[in-house]
Amino acid sequence: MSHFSFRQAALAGLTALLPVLATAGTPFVVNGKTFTDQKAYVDSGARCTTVQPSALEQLLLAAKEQSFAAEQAAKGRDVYQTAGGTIPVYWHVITNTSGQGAPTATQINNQIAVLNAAYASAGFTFNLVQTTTTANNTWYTCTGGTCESQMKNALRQGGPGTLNIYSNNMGGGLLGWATFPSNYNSQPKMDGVVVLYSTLPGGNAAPYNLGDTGTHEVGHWLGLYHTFQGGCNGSGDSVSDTPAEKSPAYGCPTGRNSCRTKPGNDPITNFMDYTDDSCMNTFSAGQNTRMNAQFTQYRPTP
Ligand SMILES: [Ca+2]
Ligand SMILES: [Ca+2]
Ligand SMILES: [Zn+2]
Repeated sequence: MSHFSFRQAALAGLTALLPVLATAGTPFVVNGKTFTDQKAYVDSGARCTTVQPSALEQLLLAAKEQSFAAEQAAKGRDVYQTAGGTIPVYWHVITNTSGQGAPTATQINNQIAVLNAAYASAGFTFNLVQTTTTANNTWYTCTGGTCESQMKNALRQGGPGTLNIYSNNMGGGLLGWATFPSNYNSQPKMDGVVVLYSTLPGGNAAPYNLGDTGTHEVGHWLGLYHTFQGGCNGSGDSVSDTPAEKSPAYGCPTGRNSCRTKPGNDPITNFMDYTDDSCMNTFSAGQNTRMNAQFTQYRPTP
């Protein structure tokens, strides 16, 4: 390489870095809580507080999934084919006792439309059956724990294949959390998705206000892990066609490649990463297959 092309390459590298440098150190505010910058926010874990399995738990779950698939195959059934179908949705609006925190009916319908667009390729359709509204100051700011058990025990509807979504004003800059299909059997009442109400389309949680917090959390509810699960090593997110990713991406980076020795750039447009709503727009074919297998195994009835 000549000195000239080296300088060009160095300049190109610097140019690629500039947007990152521009946002580094810029205070980042989510739902009234201020973080040093967007990276600090994403690193704090507030973006999604879904409890992820340990590497060992993930291995044990994978073994159970493989044996279920083998049992089904022996019966002439393929769990990896599209189960799809219509998922009934119960939406539980949680407001404070002054009535604050209620999304409009249009926002809820638009959120369901965002889900239907995102999950069309996986074969799932979401049908809003009922919206309830509950005023409870404790549940309104609930971030998990006793208030979560109380709220879900009081409100949850349906069986394993019924999606319960709770919207509230969880604090701490949290956007949402969900339970996995494999959690249903031991804790059926806890099953569901909780989202910050201002993440719904038209809410004020920019850059997370196009409804993709809902998309992301429903992805967990259908059995998907984060694209950065397990980092660069091992089975990662248990999906072979999502490139390995060392750590969550944020904003909407160009050409991010955090696992240099693994093929492909990071899947920053994937709904299961941590990028901005305007940046994430896809599930992979492998994720669609995994969701259907998980649904067949753990959520066979509504
Ligand atoms: Ca992967
Ligand atoms: Ca790579
Ligand atoms: Zn998540």
